[in-house]
Amino acid sequence: MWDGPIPPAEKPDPNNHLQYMRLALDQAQESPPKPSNFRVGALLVDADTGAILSRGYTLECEGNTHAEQCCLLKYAKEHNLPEERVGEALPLNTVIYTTMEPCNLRLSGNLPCADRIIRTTSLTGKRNIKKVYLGVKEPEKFVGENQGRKKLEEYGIECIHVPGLEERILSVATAGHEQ
Ligand code: HJL
Ligand code: ZN
Repeated sequence: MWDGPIPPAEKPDPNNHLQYMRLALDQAQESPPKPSNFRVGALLVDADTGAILSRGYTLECEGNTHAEQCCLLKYAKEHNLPEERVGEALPLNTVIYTTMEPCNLRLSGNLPCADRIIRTTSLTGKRNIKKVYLGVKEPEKFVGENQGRKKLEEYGIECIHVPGLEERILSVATAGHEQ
């Protein structure tokens, strides 16, 4: 029987971006396959402490909801705020991990995630969503070339590609699509 010291639980390390992207991918795998969108997973993280503030995946929340949207909605709900005011409760150095670049256009006509992220951080004037880490660009399947990254960067939110999981992310994202 092993009677040595108990190994320490994996500590959150705000610089280990691949570790967070793996956790976002775990979220994506919870999403129900559907031919009309991608299965995406996302996290909100306090970049100062490494604490995970919220997790979300496509179609997790009621209605036709995206992963990033669910993260914001769930954190807002925990703090008794409507989604658009979630910035009031977020730490000053919040970052988002998402397996796929935030959307800038939705076939359903719902508010795209890039706009939700900008709204979140602009309404308080604190600009507390500092960075978006993304696993892959959005494939050109539903809306042509996605301009989400461009829009966020024009607003001053840095977008950083975390390499290493692209193949897995895309296979999870497109499960349920016609071949
Ligand atoms: C991201 C998601 C998700 C997408 N992208 N970043 N997170 N589902 O959770 C982008 C894709 C849209 C389609 C269909 N997917 O989802 O472009 O029905 O899913 O509004 O444009 O639009 P709706
Ligand atoms: Zn979206």
